[in-house]
Amino acid sequence: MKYFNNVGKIAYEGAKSKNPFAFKYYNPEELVAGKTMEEQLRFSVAYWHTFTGDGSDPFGSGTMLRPWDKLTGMDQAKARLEAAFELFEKLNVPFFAFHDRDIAPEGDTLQETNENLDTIIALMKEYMKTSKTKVLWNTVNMFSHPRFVHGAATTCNADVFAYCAAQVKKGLETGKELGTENYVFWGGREGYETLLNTDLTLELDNLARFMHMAVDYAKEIGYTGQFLIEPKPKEPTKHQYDFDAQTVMAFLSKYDLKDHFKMNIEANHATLAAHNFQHELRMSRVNGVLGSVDANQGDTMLGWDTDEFPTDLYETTLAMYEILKNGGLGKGGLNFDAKPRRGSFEPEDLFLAHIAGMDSFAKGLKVASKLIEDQVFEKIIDDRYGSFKEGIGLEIISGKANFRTLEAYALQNKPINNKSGRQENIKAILNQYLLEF
Ligand code: XUL
Ligand code: CO
Repeated sequence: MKYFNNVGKIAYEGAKSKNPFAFKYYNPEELVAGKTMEEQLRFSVAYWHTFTGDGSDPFGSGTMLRPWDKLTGMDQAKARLEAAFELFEKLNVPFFAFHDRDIAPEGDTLQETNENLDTIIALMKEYMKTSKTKVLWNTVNMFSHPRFVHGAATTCNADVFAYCAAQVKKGLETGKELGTENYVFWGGREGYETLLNTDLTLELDNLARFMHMAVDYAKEIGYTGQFLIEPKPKEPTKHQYDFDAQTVMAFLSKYDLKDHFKMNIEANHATLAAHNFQHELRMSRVNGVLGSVDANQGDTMLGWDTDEFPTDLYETTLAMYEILKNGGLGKGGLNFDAKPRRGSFEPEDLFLAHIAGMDSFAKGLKVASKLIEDQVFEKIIDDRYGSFKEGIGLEIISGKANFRTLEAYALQNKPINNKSGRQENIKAILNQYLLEF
């Protein structure tokens, strides 16, 4: 234990605690809706933001000088890994997530890069023998290096496509080696800048070819992690192909891939797509593809991915509502794809930020569970659609009605009566639950 000497093990102290290094709501063993909080929430630390992020922005260099930043190359990668397992243990998190290039640096050749990875993966396995923390998901970075300038699987350059295939092949082997629960595809530079130089059909067909190859290879090597696609509408490209959950579902259906993928829904990506977090979760849930969550929040005044730690209880409550209604996240979890602000540059801020996120979701879980127990929204919705339970409504949903019978009904049915949707009152009820539980 040498990287975070100012921080001890984070314990649950309850809502009255004034200790910043304690959980106020997250009590891992406490039972909520039939499972422990740890089982319900399945928290995960994002390696990239927590161990490789340095606070740099387009206007200035990094502000976050970490103890491991005194080192370079493989020495730095090893130190980061050691620091990671110290933080996991102190935070008592069950999972973490990483890209290949977060954990090991690129070498001069692909062979050398893979050797670097092998060294770190072997070390990671050693740490995992004595740690409770497992890998929620792994993925590969096919967006940072200049070779991906025109995209990865949707590039115009076949050599890049081949390189990406080699990289994902290695990613799946890594997943198998470490027993990762999921493998994530976030379409980094899979999108376009202008249609004037883009063969849209070829790019999408190639993306589907790539996904089929990944499915086939996972099967071939016996990798059993769940495949997830993480939608995002823009950034880094102007138009990302995996725009939102519905767009991705249409892509998967068209290319005969829908049996192999679920969604990894990220809050800030939802808002960039002009949806809200709950919309993307609901859309995935009702279509049976809610797989996992990147738990963060954006800033409604900014049009880019700010990846803030989630602290908005309204959002965490409605997210946990969808997750509980989904029967949990299965192999998925709540991965903090989030970074402390540039001004929160001390190593302790990594703990404080995670505590804030974990407590916010723990509180959301409790409120959501009570809302479901009392069937608050269910009763409202049941009543609102009551007209489809009898009479002409029942004929419509049971397939007995057609345009002729409906016209005949409409001609004699006057006047039409509507009832209020009571939005403001429903939000006030939600506020009561947030304040009371
Ligand atoms: C980028 C993003 C990624 C993915 C993993 O916006 O969310 O970090 O989660 O590649
Ligand atoms: Co993400």
